[in-house]
Amino acid sequence: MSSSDHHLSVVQGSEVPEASPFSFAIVWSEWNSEVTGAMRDGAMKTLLKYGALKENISVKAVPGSFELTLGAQWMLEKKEVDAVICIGCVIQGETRHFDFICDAVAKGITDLNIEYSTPVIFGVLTPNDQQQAMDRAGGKHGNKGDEAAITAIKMAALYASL
Ligand code: DLZ
Repeated sequence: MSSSDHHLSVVQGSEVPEASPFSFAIVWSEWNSEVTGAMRDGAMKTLLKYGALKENISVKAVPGSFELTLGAQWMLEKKEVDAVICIGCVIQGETRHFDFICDAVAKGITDLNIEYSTPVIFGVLTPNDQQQAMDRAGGKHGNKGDEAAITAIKMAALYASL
């Protein structure tokens, strides 16, 4: 398999722990919702597939990827969650907006992981164009929402095992 076809949802499915003991939050950005909605649905389906209970999954929308950090922080403050999955898509444009948003959300999510000692998963696509985004939201490169959910389960289980 070429590295461009290599995605977690295919290669690591057999090693995913049982998700039923854990609570999750999904925070998704409505910007480019054709892509992010598919990723959100993929994440939800994957959590349920590995045994998470529907009542233990909170799903909230934020307007854009820039708002993912604060949305995730509010989830950590107001809900008892073992992991938060952040989902967004920032398409490379002709302006520097792309860099500002990507830098801010990557730094914001990294900081939340450390500050709250809870996994906050970076499910943010940064494609060059819409086609690349669609390819990774249920298209030929799988669904990065599935992969974010698998990462969330693995991190929650890792912490519980310590
Ligand atoms: C403004 C903006 C732009 C230009 N592009 C994107 C994008 O590609 N993906 C995304 O998730 N959000 C984008 N936004 C919106 C910002 O994330 C944010 O919602 C606004 O700047 C308001 O804070």
